[in-house]
Amino acid sequence: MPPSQPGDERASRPPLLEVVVPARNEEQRLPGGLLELCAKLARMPFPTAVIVVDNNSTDRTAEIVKNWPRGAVPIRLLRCAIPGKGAAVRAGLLGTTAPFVGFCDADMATDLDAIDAACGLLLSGERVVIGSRGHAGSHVENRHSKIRELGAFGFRALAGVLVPGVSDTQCGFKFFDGVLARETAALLRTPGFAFDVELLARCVGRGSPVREIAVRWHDKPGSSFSPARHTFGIVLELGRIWLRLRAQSRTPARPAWEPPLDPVGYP
Ligand SMILES: Nc1nc2c(ncn2[C@@H]2O[C@H](COP(=O)(O)OP(=O)(O)OP(=O)(O)O)[C@@H](O)[C@H]2O)c(=O)[nH]1
Ligand SMILES: [Mg+2]
Repeated sequence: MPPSQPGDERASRPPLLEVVVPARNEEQRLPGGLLELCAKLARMPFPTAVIVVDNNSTDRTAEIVKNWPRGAVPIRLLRCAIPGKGAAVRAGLLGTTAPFVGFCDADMATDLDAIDAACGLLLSGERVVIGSRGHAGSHVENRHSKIRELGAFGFRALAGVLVPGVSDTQCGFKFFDGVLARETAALLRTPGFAFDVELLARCVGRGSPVREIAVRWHDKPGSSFSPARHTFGIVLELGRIWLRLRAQSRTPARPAWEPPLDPVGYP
């Protein structure tokens, strides 16, 4: 039997916090991102774990996760057959079991020190805590183009109709009460980048307001988001979210169980 490793005892305990990282073709950014995330989570005063959700990456993304050395923070790989960040985060959240869960991007553009604030708020009873680049206390280092800035402005205006009062629905740093996240993820239908809006709107609809917190956010090179390729799809997704939520709000009874969007993932 191999000698037990440092962190084995902690890693064998059920996690109190699980963090989902959607990743597609992230062989460049994922190793650094996971190192940072695991270092941060290992310093938390309770057991934690990571779930990386891959969508048919054609590079070494899955291999990197599979070969990740054992440590204080276990990392699990899930595969999601449906492409898109939304589908991947949904699969990851549905794969969690912890009382507190969250997700962040492979590039770790949001400084992970915000996890302390997020967990503190969750422990004090908040159920949805999200990083917000619109928070007065946030420090944002942005290298986005003028076109992207314009698109983001338009997106915020449309998203504001669906989740009034939330200044930044798109920061890739969101933490939840685990039960709420799993129940809400089961209802999610948006596979692409606009999924955050549906996720937050559904949380609010279930009586859980969104608490925005200040973050330090540094744009990282290597983004897969392209305004030219993704803008049309995102606007379409927002329209579909609006229609879906409106249809549901007109249904008098509690919404019936909706079938899963896709096979959640396979090991
Ligand atoms: N599994 C999976 N992950 C995805 C997919 N699309 C994006 N992601 C992940 O979503 C996260 C955020 O993607 P980015 O490419 O950084 O895009 P962004 O953060 O929305 O945009 P930027 O602000 O330009 O970085 C990263 O971890 C990506 O790997 C996808 O289709 N499948
Ligand atoms: Mg990014």
